[in-house]
Amino acid sequence: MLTFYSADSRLRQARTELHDGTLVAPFECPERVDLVLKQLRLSGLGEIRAPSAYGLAPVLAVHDKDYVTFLANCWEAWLAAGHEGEAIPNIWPARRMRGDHIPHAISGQLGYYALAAETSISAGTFEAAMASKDVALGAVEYTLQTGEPSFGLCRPPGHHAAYDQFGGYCFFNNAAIAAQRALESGKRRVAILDVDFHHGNGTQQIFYRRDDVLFISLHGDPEVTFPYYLGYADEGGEGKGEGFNINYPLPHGTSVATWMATLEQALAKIQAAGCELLIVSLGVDIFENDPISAFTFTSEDFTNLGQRLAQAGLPSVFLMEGGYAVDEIGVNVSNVLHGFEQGV
Ligand code: OKS
Ligand code: ZN
Repeated sequence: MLTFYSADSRLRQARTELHDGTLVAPFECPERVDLVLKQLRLSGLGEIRAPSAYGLAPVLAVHDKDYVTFLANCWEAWLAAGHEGEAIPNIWPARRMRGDHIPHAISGQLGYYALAAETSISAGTFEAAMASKDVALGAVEYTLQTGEPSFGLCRPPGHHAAYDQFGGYCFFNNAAIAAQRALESGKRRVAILDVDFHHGNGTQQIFYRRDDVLFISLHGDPEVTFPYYLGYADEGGEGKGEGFNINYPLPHGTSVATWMATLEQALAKIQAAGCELLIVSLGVDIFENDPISAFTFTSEDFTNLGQRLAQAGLPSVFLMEGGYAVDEIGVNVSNVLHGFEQGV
């Protein structure tokens, strides 16, 4: 399988994450991609290719222009304001405040464009986010042209990024950008299957009123985990999007057997909807030893997941989302992709 990867993903070098009341070294660290790459090479998955630069047009097809400008300028504005440390939001347009007002000061803008406070912005964040969406676009272009599967080793991840909000380590919604590109190239309906431990609130939001992208997510129950305010089972889409958003919130500790049985339901929906391309938001934070998640996949279970996804018989693009057990992240990703190749 062909992998797309950009060395510019390393340009995101955030030092701080607000985690359980403490500023810690970010879980979403550059070593994650280094270790995945290493294992893909070791296991002989196939060629690793750098993507072209696709510019901002495909980003603006799913994100707000002012949001993109904010991201591009945030770090410089933070420095210009004389702040120390990294750009972290700490005030929001909360209920009963002016929800539609964008203040002049960068500290106010941060809250307007953020959906959470764990994700800091610093030098290179925007450049890495650009590289990450190029990786996704390179992968989807390749699969559109050849019908062959591909893996986009995106970093930073994307599925929490909404139309005009960053958070949960995400800035541009790589899967949404890739899906939109596939539609523009002529696919009539695309499935995004999000297997990351966390609900893909951004992807859901972007396509919530549309029937050309079927979004299906299996994830930890938002009653008890991030992102808390979206990802419930009763969120089924709106308007012509009704029926094209499907959430499977699952309890902490859910067995792999239950998870895989739920995947069967998801795949049946994808078949029934006549989707012409499958984009997998591949978070391997469903791993039993993930430090911030609570599902129970073993490394071997990831092989079975890949095999089962291959049986869907669709042109498939895998895009990296979460996964923070760095010692095992390479094997877990590699197992999904090799499993897919075995399962075809
Ligand atoms: C902060 C918890 C933040 C969780 C962010 C989720 C990142 C992720 N202590 N999304 O898929 O993996
Ligand atoms: Zn996750």
